[in-house]
Amino acid sequence: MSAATRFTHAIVRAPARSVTDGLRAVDAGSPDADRLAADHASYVAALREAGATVVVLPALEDFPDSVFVEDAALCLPQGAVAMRPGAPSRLGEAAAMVPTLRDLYTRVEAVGEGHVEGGDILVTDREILVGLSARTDAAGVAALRAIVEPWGHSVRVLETPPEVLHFKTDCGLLDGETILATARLAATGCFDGYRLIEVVPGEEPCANCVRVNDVVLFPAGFPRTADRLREAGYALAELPNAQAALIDGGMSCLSLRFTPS
Ligand code: CIR
Repeated sequence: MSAATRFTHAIVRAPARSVTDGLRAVDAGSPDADRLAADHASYVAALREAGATVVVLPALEDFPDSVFVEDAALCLPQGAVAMRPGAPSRLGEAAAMVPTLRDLYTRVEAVGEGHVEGGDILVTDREILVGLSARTDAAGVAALRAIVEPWGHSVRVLETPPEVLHFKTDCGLLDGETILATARLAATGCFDGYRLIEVVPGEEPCANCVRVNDVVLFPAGFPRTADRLREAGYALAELPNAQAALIDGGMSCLSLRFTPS
């Protein structure tokens, strides 16, 4: 199995009650905190079912979006990197993650300038793709590159389409060489050389899925793309995500997946 989809551990953070104040591009109503907590419990159960030991961190009421731990750090086999979120209300989430990273890794670094959010980073078996976005800038990517290239990773910088929050809002890794992506992201050519499966038009929010060992964690409610993936041989765990989706959160955002070295 691909190293980029094989994990022994995951970190999640319990959703805060303040998640109702989470950032969103379009206001279609606030999530219901109780229902989001129930969805989160299903997600954690699915991670465990997939074989991960899950570290569940306590809620941080001062950070409404802190349930989306993926944006606060990047976990690689060689070490962990605290991000520098571009959303001002989320900057403190990275510092809050550092003690946990230090418990789990001997090598912990931090992006010290510019901005990078983990949602803009897709790690494949051959490279680290980073999408520039409203949250991730060139200075942040340069700082990230200076940390991870000495660890043996190559970094490729891409443009996230302007209307898309994070690079991974529109894609997810299905195995080391295969990517699920929306047509609008695939059309940029950024996945040339990879095997590509396109999201069925009209089901764009399901692009953000995440492969964990033998299963793809996939948002419920996108049956045509789900069928397409099953026909391609992938096993799916379909999970409720309607509450997190109200504040632009998806499957990958809710965890950091890793295998400690
Ligand atoms: C935000 O706007 O930052 C959150 N409401 C959603 C973050 C989603 N994270 C991700 O895609 N990695």
